[in-house]
Amino acid sequence: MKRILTIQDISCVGQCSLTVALPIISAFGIETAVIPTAVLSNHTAFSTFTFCDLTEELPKIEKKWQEQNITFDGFYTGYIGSIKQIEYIQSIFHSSANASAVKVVDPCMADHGKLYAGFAEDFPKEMLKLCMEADVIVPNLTELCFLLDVPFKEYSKEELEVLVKKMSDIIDASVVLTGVSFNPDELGAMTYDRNQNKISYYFTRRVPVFFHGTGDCFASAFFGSVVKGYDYERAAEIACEFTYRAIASTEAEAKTHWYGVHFESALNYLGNLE
Ligand code: PXL
Repeated sequence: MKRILTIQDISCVGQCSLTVALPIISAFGIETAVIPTAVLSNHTAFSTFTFCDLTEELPKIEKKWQEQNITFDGFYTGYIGSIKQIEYIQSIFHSSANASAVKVVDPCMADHGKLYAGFAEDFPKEMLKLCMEADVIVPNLTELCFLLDVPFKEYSKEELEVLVKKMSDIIDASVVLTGVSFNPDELGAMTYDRNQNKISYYFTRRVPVFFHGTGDCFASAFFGSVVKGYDYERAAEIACEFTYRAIASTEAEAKTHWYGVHFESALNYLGNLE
């Protein structure tokens, strides 16, 4: 069985980051190790939250793993608790990767044109350094715009393809852009597989409600699929289908369950992939 490491926060309530990544990646039959970057009472889209920074735990954990020769077949990073953690994560990538370990970086920091609460304006340029370590990144449009330092606005399909390829050139990695839509009834992802120099799209019906945490569901399902051996195009399709099912099963509770999606009801889809 493959063993991977995911590095992101624990939001105790909120259905995001580790509390979704751990069950989703496990559903693929992959051993999932974690490093929590911070512990929050709930994610930062709530009006108030606690934040316990775990930055200085990272090198201590790394040291113990080195002593015990613990290594991983893949890495997936999400919400990072401090700029210093980026340096520590780079070190963990280098000290604990098995040969051919895949690295997926979700530059989780922004949505709807704005950085999440608590991130300073210089955070995107630091996140770009972590993206440089990745084989593939999975930004939403806001994150792509911050990484490229271009305005957040509506872009045409042709313009988006130019931006995604530019991003890929800068970081020398593939790019899966989430939340892509050219038609009000559809929502999906654009995948630029750098190794094949190929762009592909996958769309599902757009559920006309916004929920938090869907990017984390997508990234977890995408990563699990890649570790299982699917190519990036197919992995993005699986992640779109999974995220759509999770959103659709939460649609009726949009008012009370705005903070996350019922991904649990979609897990059996991941266990029965062809
Ligand atoms: O789902 C992204 C995410 C992850 N972790 C924390 C967040 C958010 C989005 O707001 O606040 C702590």
